[in-house]
Amino acid sequence: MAIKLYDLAGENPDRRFSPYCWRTKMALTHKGLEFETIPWRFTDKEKIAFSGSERVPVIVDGDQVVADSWKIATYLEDTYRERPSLFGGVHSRAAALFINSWADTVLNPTLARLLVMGILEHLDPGDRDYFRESREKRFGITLEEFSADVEGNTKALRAVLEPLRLTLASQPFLGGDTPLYADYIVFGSLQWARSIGKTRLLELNDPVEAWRSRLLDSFGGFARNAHGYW
Ligand SMILES: N[C@@H](CCC(=O)N[C@@H](CS)C(=O)NCC(=O)O)C(=O)O
Repeated sequence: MAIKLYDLAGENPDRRFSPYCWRTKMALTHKGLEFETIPWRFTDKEKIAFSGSERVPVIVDGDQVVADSWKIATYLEDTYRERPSLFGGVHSRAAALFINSWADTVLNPTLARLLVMGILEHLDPGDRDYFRESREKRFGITLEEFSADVEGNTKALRAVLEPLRLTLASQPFLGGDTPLYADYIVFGSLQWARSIGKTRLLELNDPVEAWRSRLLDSFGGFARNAHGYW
């Protein structure tokens, strides 16, 4: 039976923009597991209440329910051991947790400033007030103030990506010759940007852009075929 994934969607149910759900979709695809996605909106809390989480991704795999993208990745790795590894071993799994924490605490907050207005624009109308109120409470300023300095925020993003850029100068993927979950963590953030942001955030000659393009094309263009702008 196919694994079910609750996946954040916009007004257009095909616009899937959660960076964390993208990590999970890439992980499921890497493992070659059959899955179906259920479009979920921020205010659909009761639909995932059974999981004990108020956030997506949530997966249902038979009688197993797992919430949180990192927990899902480790669950898939430990449950489907005979399938292609997401981490390539226990030591690289331990190091991937650092990348997960970096993406959550440095990369995503930097991107959020560039993306909040695009998110608002693409949200289901029923989610818009919730999104504005919850985020303005979290940031302590209006969304317009939070996102005002587009030039500065774009520069900050490119600077934050420098460790990735340096790494990709000597290897095609964070996983080495082939992509691993570490790649999907960071790629998920760029899928967030691609799915709701009309502005290209990376220069075409940036090695990060070349890496992103390789991942967009991976698995028969799975990610490139998703709704997005660039
Ligand atoms: N640490 C969690 C974060 C998940 C998360 O923040 N998901 C967002 C969507 S991108 C969400 O469901 N937010 C619900 C809300 O803000 O009410 C993970 O890695 O899965």
